[in-house]
Amino acid sequence: MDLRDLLGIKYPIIQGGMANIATHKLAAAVSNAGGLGLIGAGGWDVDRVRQEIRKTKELTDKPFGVNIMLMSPHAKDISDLVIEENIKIITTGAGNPGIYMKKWKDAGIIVIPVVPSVAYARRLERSGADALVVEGTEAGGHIGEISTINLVPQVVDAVNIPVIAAGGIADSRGLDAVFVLGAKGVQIGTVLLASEECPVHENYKNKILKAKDTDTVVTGRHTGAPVRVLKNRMAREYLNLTKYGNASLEDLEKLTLGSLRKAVLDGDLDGGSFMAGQSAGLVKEIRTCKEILKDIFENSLVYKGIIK
Ligand code: TUI
Repeated sequence: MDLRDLLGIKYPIIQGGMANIATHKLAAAVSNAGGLGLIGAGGWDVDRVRQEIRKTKELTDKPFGVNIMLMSPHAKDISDLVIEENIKIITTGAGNPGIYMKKWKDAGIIVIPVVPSVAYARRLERSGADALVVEGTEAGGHIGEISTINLVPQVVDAVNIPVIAAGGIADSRGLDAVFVLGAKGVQIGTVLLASEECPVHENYKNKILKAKDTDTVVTGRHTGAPVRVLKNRMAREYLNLTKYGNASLEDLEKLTLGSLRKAVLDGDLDGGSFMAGQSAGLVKEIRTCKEILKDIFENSLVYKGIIK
């Protein structure tokens, strides 16, 4: 089935569930632009996520979803909230959603886990996933190890459900590339950070616009929670902390999510954690979500019928 029909959207483009960033404003803007907007539950508690869901319902009559970040201490409560709030589509990240799958499927929810490897993809197809977001290491935030160009076709060969590619896609060339690899849709995040409607501090947007190909770095690679961010003082300090191996995983996670808030809300260029993917180097201007989505799909060879 075409991903657009499965999700009830105009373009086969879904938004990354960026923690602290993907609020009702961004989710509604992406859904109104013809993609699938998602509220990124991140580390928020149930009340905050409920508010975001209700505000999104006021701003759009198009389909939207919720991304559940499974490392969050609130993940279990949010797994019930989405059922109560009649959410139709869920994506998950940063963990295995297996324990929630039956409950969500019984409630008729379309479940799309984000996976970083073939093994996870196989396991979650068996657990009843409707589609998968297959995220390469080029992505921003918490990442796996395999590049998009290698991971996508390996997962496409391993499963029978639609694959949505993520990591490194910011324009129509990226969409065409992953469609050739067998993907049926794309997830975008970094390019949306520089959208007019994205509620991050303007320093965050400017840092994306200024970024070159070599400006991201991965923190936490050796602690089990690798996170891709734009280079700054915070990233250097984090790398120094982990070099000597005496910081606890919990401290480091607190440091990343806490400093992500500093980047998003205060635009703290030194102390903030500016999560972004390698595609930041492709992002050159602030545009509306409508302009971004229209550009990605309507300039693609897929849309023109040259690639099926
Ligand atoms: O989840 C993401 N990207 C994220 S989550 C996030 S918030 C955060 N910040 C700091 C540390 C940790 C989280 C920022 N960006 N993308 C999807 C994704 N999922 N990437 C990798 C994974 C993943 C990782 C491990 C999926 C499953 C998994 O399984 C681990 C296990 O053993 O269950």
